[in-house]
Amino acid sequence: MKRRQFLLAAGASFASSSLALKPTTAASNSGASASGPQAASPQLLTAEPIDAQILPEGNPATPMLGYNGSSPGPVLRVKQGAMLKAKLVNAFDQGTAVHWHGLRSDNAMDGVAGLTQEAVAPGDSFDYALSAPDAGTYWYHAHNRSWEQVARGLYGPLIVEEASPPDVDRDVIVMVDDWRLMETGTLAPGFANMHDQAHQGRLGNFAKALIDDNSPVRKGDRLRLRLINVATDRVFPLALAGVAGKVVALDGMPLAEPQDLADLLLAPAQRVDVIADVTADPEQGQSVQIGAPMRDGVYELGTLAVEGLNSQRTASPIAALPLNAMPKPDDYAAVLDIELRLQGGAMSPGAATLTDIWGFNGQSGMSDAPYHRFKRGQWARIRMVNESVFAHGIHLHGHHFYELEATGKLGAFRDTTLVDPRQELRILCKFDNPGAWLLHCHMLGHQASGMKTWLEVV
Ligand SMILES: [Cu+2]
Repeated sequence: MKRRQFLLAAGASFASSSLALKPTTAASNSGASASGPQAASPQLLTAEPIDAQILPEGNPATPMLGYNGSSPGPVLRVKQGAMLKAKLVNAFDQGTAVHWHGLRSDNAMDGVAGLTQEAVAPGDSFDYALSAPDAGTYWYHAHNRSWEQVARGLYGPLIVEEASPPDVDRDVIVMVDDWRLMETGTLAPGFANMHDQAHQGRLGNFAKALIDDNSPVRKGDRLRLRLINVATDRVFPLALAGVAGKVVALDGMPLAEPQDLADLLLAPAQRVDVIADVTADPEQGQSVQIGAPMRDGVYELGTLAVEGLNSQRTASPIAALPLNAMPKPDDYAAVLDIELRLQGGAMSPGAATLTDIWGFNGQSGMSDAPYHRFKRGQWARIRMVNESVFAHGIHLHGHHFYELEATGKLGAFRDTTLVDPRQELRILCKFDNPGAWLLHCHMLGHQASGMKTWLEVV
Protein backbone atom coordinates (compact mmCIF):
# COMPACT_ATOMS: atom_id res chain seq x y z
CA MET A 1 0.00 0.00 0.00
CA LYS A 2 1.29 3.41 -0.92
CA ARG A 3 1.71 5.91 1.86
CA ARG A 4 -0.54 8.47 0.21
CA GLN A 5 -3.40 6.03 0.06
CA PHE A 6 -4.01 6.12 3.76
CA LEU A 7 -1.67 8.45 5.52
CA LEU A 8 -2.49 12.09 5.91
CA ALA A 9 -0.31 14.93 7.00
CA ALA A 10 0.02 14.91 10.75
CA GLY A 11 -1.98 17.70 12.29
CA ALA A 12 -4.26 18.08 9.31
CA SER A 13 -7.88 17.16 9.49
CA PHE A 14 -7.64 13.43 9.11
CA ALA A 15 -10.03 12.83 6.31
CA SER A 16 -11.87 14.25 3.40
CA SER A 17 -14.43 13.01 0.98
CA SER A 18 -11.71 12.82 -1.65
CA LEU A 19 -9.65 10.37 0.36
CA ALA A 20 -9.25 7.16 -1.59
CA LEU A 21 -9.59 4.86 1.36
CA LYS A 22 -12.81 4.58 3.31
CA PRO A 23 -12.48 2.12 6.14
CA THR A 24 -15.74 0.24 6.09
CA THR A 25 -14.97 -2.79 8.19
CA ALA A 26 -14.86 -2.11 11.87
CA ALA A 27 -12.77 -4.30 14.07
CA SER A 28 -14.36 -6.69 16.50
CA ASN A 29 -13.51 -7.17 20.10
CA SER A 30 -12.57 -10.54 21.40
CA GLY A 31 -15.86 -10.26 23.23
CA ALA A 32 -14.94 -11.92 26.48
CA SER A 33 -17.56 -11.24 29.08
CA ALA A 34 -16.77 -10.02 32.54
CA SER A 35 -17.54 -11.91 35.65
CA GLY A 36 -20.84 -10.91 37.15
CA PRO A 37 -21.19 -9.80 40.72
CA GLN A 38 -21.96 -13.31 41.82
CA ALA A 39 -18.85 -14.75 40.21
CA ALA A 40 -16.21 -15.86 42.67
CA SER A 41 -13.24 -15.09 40.48
CA PRO A 42 -12.37 -11.65 39.16
CA GLN A 43 -12.17 -10.78 35.50
CA LEU A 44 -8.56 -11.27 34.45
CA LEU A 45 -7.06 -8.35 32.54
CA THR A 46 -3.63 -9.20 31.21
CA ALA A 47 -1.88 -6.16 29.74
CA GLU A 48 0.46 -7.45 27.06
CA PRO A 49 1.99 -6.81 23.64
CA ILE A 50 -0.36 -7.75 20.80
CA ASP A 51 -0.68 -7.35 17.05
CA ALA A 52 -3.90 -5.64 15.96
CA GLN A 53 -5.34 -5.24 12.48
CA ILE A 54 -5.89 -1.50 12.55
CA LEU A 55 -5.48 -0.97 8.82
CA PRO A 56 -7.88 -2.77 6.46
CA GLU A 57 -7.30 -6.49 5.87
CA GLY A 58 -4.41 -7.09 3.51
CA ASN A 59 -2.30 -4.38 5.12
CA PRO A 60 0.30 -5.02 7.81
CA ALA A 61 -0.85 -5.56 11.39
CA THR A 62 0.14 -3.03 14.03
CA PRO A 63 2.23 -4.02 17.06
CA MET A 64 0.34 -2.58 20.03
CA LEU A 65 -0.63 -3.24 23.63
CA GLY A 66 -3.90 -4.84 24.61
CA TYR A 67 -5.78 -6.63 27.35
CA ASN A 68 -6.24 -10.38 26.99
CA GLY A 69 -4.85 -10.37 23.47
CA SER A 70 -6.92 -7.59 21.95
CA SER A 71 -7.37 -3.84 21.70
CA PRO A 72 -9.95 -2.83 22.74
CA GLY A 73 -9.83 -5.23 25.67
CA PRO A 74 -12.79 -7.38 26.70
CA VAL A 75 -16.20 -5.81 27.26
CA LEU A 76 -16.65 -5.64 31.03
CA ARG A 77 -20.27 -5.81 32.17
CA VAL A 78 -21.51 -5.39 35.70
CA LYS A 79 -25.00 -4.89 37.10
CA GLN A 80 -25.74 -1.53 38.66
CA GLY A 81 -25.04 -1.69 42.38
CA ALA A 82 -22.85 -4.76 42.11
CA MET A 83 -19.10 -5.02 42.60
CA LEU A 84 -16.71 -5.01 39.67
CA LYS A 85 -13.76 -7.28 40.35
CA ALA A 86 -10.77 -7.40 38.06
CA LYS A 87 -7.22 -8.66 38.36
CA LEU A 88 -4.69 -6.69 36.34
CA VAL A 89 -1.68 -8.77 35.31
CA ASN A 90 1.16 -6.75 33.87
CA ALA A 91 2.80 -8.74 31.08
CA PHE A 92 4.67 -5.96 29.31
CA ASP A 93 7.74 -3.91 30.09
CA GLN A 94 6.39 -0.73 31.73
CA GLY A 95 4.55 -0.12 34.97
CA THR A 96 0.80 0.23 34.48
CA ALA A 97 -2.53 0.66 36.29
CA VAL A 98 -6.20 0.60 35.26
CA HIS A 99 -8.55 3.57 35.68
CA TRP A 100 -12.33 2.99 35.52
CA HIS A 101 -13.31 6.16 33.76
CA GLY A 102 -16.49 7.77 35.03
CA LEU A 103 -17.27 5.40 37.89
CA ARG A 104 -18.11 7.34 41.05
CA SER A 105 -16.39 4.72 43.09
CA ASP A 106 -13.73 4.02 45.67
CA ASN A 107 -10.64 6.23 45.65
CA ALA A 108 -8.20 3.42 46.44
CA MET A 109 -9.41 1.61 43.30
CA ASP A 110 -9.25 4.61 40.95
CA GLY A 111 -6.12 3.32 39.26
CA VAL A 112 -4.11 6.53 39.03
CA ALA A 113 -0.45 5.56 39.29
CA GLY A 114 1.38 7.98 41.55
CA LEU A 115 -1.78 9.21 43.29
CA THR A 116 -4.07 6.37 44.32
CA GLN A 117 -1.66 3.47 43.86
CA GLU A 118 1.84 2.65 42.73
CA ALA A 119 2.21 1.54 39.13
CA VAL A 120 2.02 -2.24 38.87
CA ALA A 121 5.52 -3.39 37.89
CA PRO A 122 6.13 -5.77 34.98
CA GLY A 123 5.35 -9.30 36.16
CA ASP A 124 3.19 -8.08 39.04
CA SER A 125 -0.57 -7.97 39.43
CA PHE A 126 -3.19 -5.87 41.21
CA ASP A 127 -6.69 -6.76 42.39
CA TYR A 128 -9.39 -4.20 41.78
CA ALA A 129 -12.78 -4.37 43.47
CA LEU A 130 -15.06 -1.41 43.11
CA SER A 131 -18.71 -0.56 43.35
CA ALA A 132 -20.69 0.45 40.29
CA PRO A 133 -23.37 2.84 41.58
CA ASP A 134 -24.43 4.32 38.24
CA ALA A 135 -25.80 2.46 35.24
CA GLY A 136 -24.37 3.57 31.93
CA THR A 137 -21.54 3.56 29.44
CA TYR A 138 -18.03 3.82 30.86
CA TRP A 139 -14.59 2.65 29.84
CA TYR A 140 -11.37 1.52 31.38
CA HIS A 141 -7.87 2.49 30.34
CA ALA A 142 -4.27 2.60 31.47
CA HIS A 143 -3.45 5.48 33.81
CA ASN A 144 0.33 5.35 33.88
CA ARG A 145 2.16 7.01 30.99
CA SER A 146 -1.36 7.16 29.60
CA TRP A 147 -0.38 9.38 26.64
CA GLU A 148 1.66 6.39 25.45
CA GLN A 149 -0.20 3.38 26.87
CA VAL A 150 -3.64 4.52 25.68
CA ALA A 151 -2.19 5.46 22.29
CA ARG A 152 -0.75 1.93 22.12
CA GLY A 153 -4.17 0.38 22.79
CA LEU A 154 -4.66 -0.17 26.52
CA TYR A 155 -8.38 0.46 26.87
CA GLY A 156 -11.74 -1.29 26.75
CA PRO A 157 -15.47 -0.74 27.33
CA LEU A 158 -17.11 -0.94 30.76
CA ILE A 159 -20.88 -1.28 30.80
CA VAL A 160 -22.92 -0.90 33.98
CA GLU A 161 -26.28 -2.49 33.21
CA GLU A 162 -29.61 -1.08 34.32
CA ALA A 163 -31.75 -3.33 36.54
CA SER A 164 -34.24 -3.30 33.68
CA PRO A 165 -32.47 -2.35 30.47
CA PRO A 166 -34.36 -0.42 27.77
CA ASP A 167 -36.20 -2.45 25.16
CA VAL A 168 -33.82 -2.58 22.19
CA ASP A 169 -33.00 -5.23 19.61
CA ARG A 170 -29.26 -4.65 19.73
CA ASP A 171 -26.83 -3.02 22.14
CA VAL A 172 -23.77 -1.93 20.19
CA ILE A 173 -20.53 -0.51 21.58
CA VAL A 174 -18.73 1.88 19.24
CA MET A 175 -15.29 3.12 20.26
CA VAL A 176 -13.80 5.75 17.97
CA ASP A 177 -10.05 6.15 17.82
CA ASP A 178 -7.27 7.46 15.65
CA TRP A 179 -3.74 6.17 15.25
CA ARG A 180 -0.56 7.68 13.91
CA LEU A 181 0.75 4.95 11.67
CA MET A 182 3.81 4.54 9.53
CA GLU A 183 3.82 2.84 6.14
CA THR A 184 4.85 -0.42 7.77
CA GLY A 185 1.69 -0.38 9.90
CA THR A 186 3.64 0.32 13.08
CA LEU A 187 2.70 3.18 15.38
CA ALA A 188 4.87 6.23 14.83
CA PRO A 189 7.27 6.70 17.75
CA GLY A 190 7.53 9.90 19.75
CA PHE A 191 4.50 9.53 22.00
CA ALA A 192 5.67 12.52 24.04
CA ASN A 193 6.57 14.72 21.06
CA MET A 194 6.83 18.29 22.35
CA HIS A 195 5.46 19.86 19.20
CA ASP A 196 2.32 17.70 19.47
CA GLN A 197 1.97 18.49 23.15
CA ALA A 198 2.21 22.23 22.60
CA HIS A 199 -0.61 22.02 20.04
CA GLN A 200 -3.59 19.65 19.91
CA GLY A 201 -1.68 16.60 21.07
CA ARG A 202 -0.93 13.43 19.14
CA LEU A 203 -3.42 13.31 16.30
CA GLY A 204 -3.60 10.19 14.20
CA ASN A 205 -3.49 9.90 10.44
CA PHE A 206 -5.99 7.03 10.36
CA ALA A 207 -9.27 6.71 12.21
CA LYS A 208 -12.09 4.23 12.50
CA ALA A 209 -14.84 2.94 14.73
CA LEU A 210 -14.17 -0.21 16.75
CA ILE A 211 -17.52 -1.98 16.97
CA ASP A 212 -17.95 -4.85 19.43
CA ASP A 213 -20.49 -6.67 17.28
CA ASN A 214 -20.85 -5.58 13.69
CA SER A 215 -23.11 -8.38 12.52
CA PRO A 216 -25.97 -7.09 10.35
CA VAL A 217 -29.02 -5.35 11.81
CA ARG A 218 -32.51 -5.24 10.30
CA LYS A 219 -34.48 -2.30 9.04
CA GLY A 220 -36.83 -1.41 11.88
CA ASP A 221 -34.53 -2.68 14.62
CA ARG A 222 -34.21 -0.44 17.66
CA LEU A 223 -30.52 0.00 18.55
CA ARG A 224 -28.72 1.29 21.57
CA LEU A 225 -25.44 2.76 20.35
CA ARG A 226 -22.82 3.42 23.02
CA LEU A 227 -20.37 5.87 21.45
CA ILE A 228 -17.04 6.27 23.27
CA ASN A 229 -14.15 8.52 22.19
CA VAL A 230 -11.01 6.63 23.22
CA ALA A 231 -8.57 8.78 21.23
CA THR A 232 -5.76 10.31 23.23
CA ASP A 233 -6.19 13.81 21.84
CA ARG A 234 -8.70 14.08 19.01
CA VAL A 235 -12.11 15.71 19.47
CA PHE A 236 -14.40 13.64 17.25
CA PRO A 237 -17.39 15.15 15.49
CA LEU A 238 -19.77 12.27 14.79
CA ALA A 239 -22.79 11.92 12.55
CA LEU A 240 -25.02 8.87 12.22
CA ALA A 241 -26.81 7.95 9.02
CA GLY A 242 -29.45 5.28 8.46
CA VAL A 243 -31.03 5.68 11.90
CA ALA A 244 -33.54 8.01 13.54
CA GLY A 245 -33.59 8.44 17.29
CA LYS A 246 -32.54 10.33 20.37
CA VAL A 247 -29.54 10.99 22.58
CA VAL A 248 -30.41 9.39 25.92
CA ALA A 249 -27.22 9.71 28.00
CA LEU A 250 -23.99 11.71 28.21
CA ASP A 251 -20.89 10.35 29.96
CA GLY A 252 -22.98 7.44 31.22
CA MET A 253 -25.63 9.61 32.86
CA PRO A 254 -29.18 9.41 31.48
CA LEU A 255 -30.82 12.64 30.39
CA ALA A 256 -34.14 13.49 32.00
CA GLU A 257 -35.38 14.41 28.53
CA PRO A 258 -33.85 12.58 25.56
CA GLN A 259 -32.43 15.07 23.07
CA ASP A 260 -32.84 15.17 19.32
CA LEU A 261 -30.14 13.31 17.51
CA ALA A 262 -28.11 15.92 15.67
CA ASP A 263 -24.41 16.02 14.92
CA LEU A 264 -22.39 15.02 17.96
CA LEU A 265 -19.07 16.27 19.30
CA LEU A 266 -17.08 14.04 21.64
CA ALA A 267 -13.97 15.21 23.48
CA PRO A 268 -11.49 12.48 24.37
CA ALA A 269 -13.06 10.18 27.03
CA GLN A 270 -16.61 11.47 26.52
CA ARG A 271 -19.50 9.08 25.80
CA VAL A 272 -22.88 9.48 24.15
CA ASP A 273 -25.66 6.88 24.31
CA VAL A 274 -28.12 6.92 21.45
CA ILE A 275 -31.32 4.91 21.08
CA ALA A 276 -32.40 4.88 17.46
CA ASP A 277 -34.43 2.91 14.94
CA VAL A 278 -32.81 1.62 11.77
CA THR A 279 -34.25 3.48 8.77
CA ALA A 280 -31.65 2.37 6.24
CA ASP A 281 -33.24 0.34 3.47
CA PRO A 282 -31.39 -2.85 2.52
CA GLU A 283 -33.32 -2.95 -0.78
CA GLN A 284 -31.47 0.22 -1.73
CA GLY A 285 -28.12 -1.02 -0.45
CA GLN A 286 -28.18 1.32 2.52
CA SER A 287 -26.39 0.71 5.81
CA VAL A 288 -26.08 2.33 9.22
CA GLN A 289 -23.11 4.65 9.00
CA ILE A 290 -20.94 6.21 11.65
CA GLY A 291 -19.08 9.12 10.15
CA ALA A 292 -17.02 12.11 11.12
CA PRO A 293 -18.25 15.24 9.34
CA MET A 294 -15.36 17.31 8.10
CA ARG A 295 -15.16 20.58 6.24
CA ASP A 296 -15.14 18.86 2.89
CA GLY A 297 -17.24 15.76 3.47
CA VAL A 298 -17.95 12.93 5.84
CA TYR A 299 -15.15 10.52 6.74
CA GLU A 300 -16.63 7.07 7.18
CA LEU A 301 -15.52 5.50 10.46
CA GLY A 302 -17.64 2.36 10.42
CA THR A 303 -20.85 0.77 9.22
CA LEU A 304 -23.41 -1.79 10.28
CA ALA A 305 -24.83 -3.75 7.36
CA VAL A 306 -28.63 -3.89 7.16
CA GLU A 307 -30.29 -7.14 6.10
CA GLY A 308 -34.00 -7.89 6.21
CA LEU A 309 -36.83 -6.26 8.04
CA ASN A 310 -37.93 -6.31 11.66
CA SER A 311 -41.71 -6.33 11.29
CA GLN A 312 -42.40 -7.25 14.93
CA ARG A 313 -41.47 -3.94 16.49
CA THR A 314 -44.25 -1.39 16.66
CA ALA A 315 -43.30 2.27 16.62
CA SER A 316 -43.07 3.82 20.07
CA PRO A 317 -41.47 7.00 21.40
CA ILE A 318 -37.96 6.74 22.82
CA ALA A 319 -38.26 7.10 26.57
CA ALA A 320 -35.70 8.43 29.03
CA LEU A 321 -33.51 5.86 30.79
CA PRO A 322 -33.98 5.60 34.56
CA LEU A 323 -31.96 8.39 36.16
CA ASN A 324 -28.94 7.69 38.34
CA ALA A 325 -28.71 9.43 41.70
CA MET A 326 -27.79 13.02 40.88
CA PRO A 327 -27.28 15.45 43.75
CA LYS A 328 -29.16 18.74 43.46
CA PRO A 329 -28.05 21.85 45.32
CA ASP A 330 -30.63 23.16 47.77
CA ASP A 331 -28.71 26.17 49.08
CA TYR A 332 -26.88 28.16 46.45
CA ALA A 333 -25.64 30.62 49.06
CA ALA A 334 -23.41 27.89 50.44
CA VAL A 335 -21.80 27.13 47.09
CA LEU A 336 -18.08 27.85 46.95
CA ASP A 337 -16.80 29.75 43.92
CA ILE A 338 -13.33 28.88 42.72
CA GLU A 339 -11.40 29.25 39.49
CA LEU A 340 -9.34 27.01 37.27
CA ARG A 341 -7.27 28.80 34.65
CA LEU A 342 -6.18 26.65 31.73
CA GLN A 343 -2.81 27.97 30.62
CA GLY A 344 0.05 27.38 28.24
CA GLY A 345 0.64 25.83 24.85
CA ALA A 346 1.85 27.29 21.60
CA MET A 347 0.79 30.78 20.55
CA SER A 348 -0.25 31.96 23.98
CA PRO A 349 2.01 33.45 26.63
CA GLY A 350 0.90 31.29 29.56
CA ALA A 351 1.82 32.02 33.14
CA ALA A 352 5.45 32.83 33.93
CA THR A 353 5.44 30.23 36.69
CA LEU A 354 4.65 27.27 34.41
CA THR A 355 7.55 24.83 34.44
CA ASP A 356 6.18 22.73 31.59
CA ILE A 357 4.14 23.39 28.44
CA TRP A 358 0.76 23.44 30.19
CA GLY A 359 -0.66 24.10 33.63
CA PHE A 360 -3.56 25.19 35.81
CA ASN A 361 -3.43 28.42 37.80
CA GLY A 362 0.29 28.94 37.17
CA GLN A 363 1.28 25.42 38.22
CA SER A 364 2.50 22.68 35.88
CA GLY A 365 1.85 19.14 37.03
CA MET A 366 1.27 17.87 40.53
CA SER A 367 1.92 20.06 43.55
CA ASP A 368 2.39 18.92 47.13
CA ALA A 369 -0.76 20.70 48.22
CA PRO A 370 -4.03 19.91 46.42
CA TYR A 371 -5.66 22.43 44.10
CA HIS A 372 -8.38 22.56 46.73
CA ARG A 373 -9.33 20.59 49.82
CA PHE A 374 -13.10 20.14 50.07
CA LYS A 375 -15.04 19.20 53.13
CA ARG A 376 -17.12 16.20 52.17
CA GLY A 377 -20.48 17.32 50.84
CA GLN A 378 -19.25 20.77 49.80
CA TRP A 379 -20.78 22.20 46.64
CA ALA A 380 -18.46 24.23 44.43
CA ARG A 381 -18.77 26.15 41.21
CA ILE A 382 -15.54 26.02 39.25
CA ARG A 383 -15.11 28.69 36.63
CA MET A 384 -12.80 27.21 34.00
CA VAL A 385 -11.08 29.95 32.05
CA ASN A 386 -9.29 28.72 28.97
CA GLU A 387 -6.52 31.25 28.37
CA SER A 388 -5.02 29.16 25.60
CA VAL A 389 -5.82 28.89 21.91
CA PHE A 390 -6.54 25.14 22.11
CA ALA A 391 -9.55 23.19 23.34
CA HIS A 392 -9.25 21.10 26.50
CA GLY A 393 -11.37 18.19 27.70
CA ILE A 394 -11.23 18.50 31.47
CA HIS A 395 -11.89 15.33 33.45
CA LEU A 396 -12.60 15.10 37.16
CA HIS A 397 -12.10 11.72 38.79
CA GLY A 398 -14.55 10.15 41.20
CA HIS A 399 -17.40 12.61 40.54
CA HIS A 400 -19.77 13.85 37.91
CA PHE A 401 -20.57 17.55 37.73
CA TYR A 402 -23.13 19.79 36.08
CA GLU A 403 -22.13 21.94 33.17
CA LEU A 404 -23.73 25.31 33.88
CA GLU A 405 -25.42 27.24 31.14
CA ALA A 406 -24.69 30.96 30.91
CA THR A 407 -27.90 31.66 32.85
CA GLY A 408 -26.78 29.37 35.66
CA LYS A 409 -29.27 26.70 34.67
CA LEU A 410 -28.07 23.14 35.25
CA GLY A 411 -26.87 21.49 32.05
CA ALA A 412 -25.61 17.96 31.44
CA PHE A 413 -24.19 15.89 34.32
CA ARG A 414 -20.81 14.76 33.03
CA ASP A 415 -17.34 13.62 34.05
CA THR A 416 -15.47 15.30 31.18
CA THR A 417 -16.21 18.72 29.74
CA LEU A 418 -14.91 20.40 26.60
CA VAL A 419 -13.67 23.95 27.09
CA ASP A 420 -13.23 25.76 23.79
CA PRO A 421 -10.22 27.99 23.02
CA ARG A 422 -10.33 31.35 24.80
CA GLN A 423 -13.69 30.45 26.36
CA GLU A 424 -15.02 30.12 29.87
CA LEU A 425 -17.22 27.40 31.24
CA ARG A 426 -18.63 26.92 34.71
CA ILE A 427 -19.27 23.58 36.31
CA LEU A 428 -21.08 22.79 39.54
CA CYS A 429 -20.06 19.80 41.61
CA LYS A 430 -20.89 18.25 44.94
CA PHE A 431 -17.61 16.93 46.30
CA ASP A 432 -19.01 13.99 48.18
CA ASN A 433 -16.59 11.19 47.38
CA PRO A 434 -13.71 11.07 49.87
CA GLY A 435 -10.13 10.75 48.70
CA ALA A 436 -7.43 12.27 46.51
CA TRP A 437 -8.76 12.76 42.99
CA LEU A 438 -7.05 13.70 39.79
CA LEU A 439 -8.32 16.69 37.78
CA HIS A 440 -6.74 16.89 34.36
CA CYS A 441 -6.99 17.50 30.67
CA HIS A 442 -7.97 14.32 28.84
CA MET A 443 -6.04 15.42 25.81
CA LEU A 444 -3.38 13.08 27.12
CA GLY A 445 -0.53 14.97 25.46
CA HIS A 446 -1.58 18.02 27.47
CA GLN A 447 -1.82 15.97 30.64
CA ALA A 448 1.67 14.60 29.98
CA SER A 449 3.08 18.10 29.72
CA GLY A 450 1.64 19.67 32.84
CA MET A 451 -2.15 20.01 32.58
CA LYS A 452 -3.06 18.05 35.66
CA THR A 453 -3.61 18.64 39.33
CA TRP A 454 -5.36 16.91 42.19
CA LEU A 455 -7.92 17.76 44.82
CA GLU A 456 -8.89 16.21 48.08
CA VAL A 457 -12.25 15.48 49.67
CA VAL A 458 -12.01 14.94 53.41
CU1 LIG B 1 -5.76 20.07 27.15
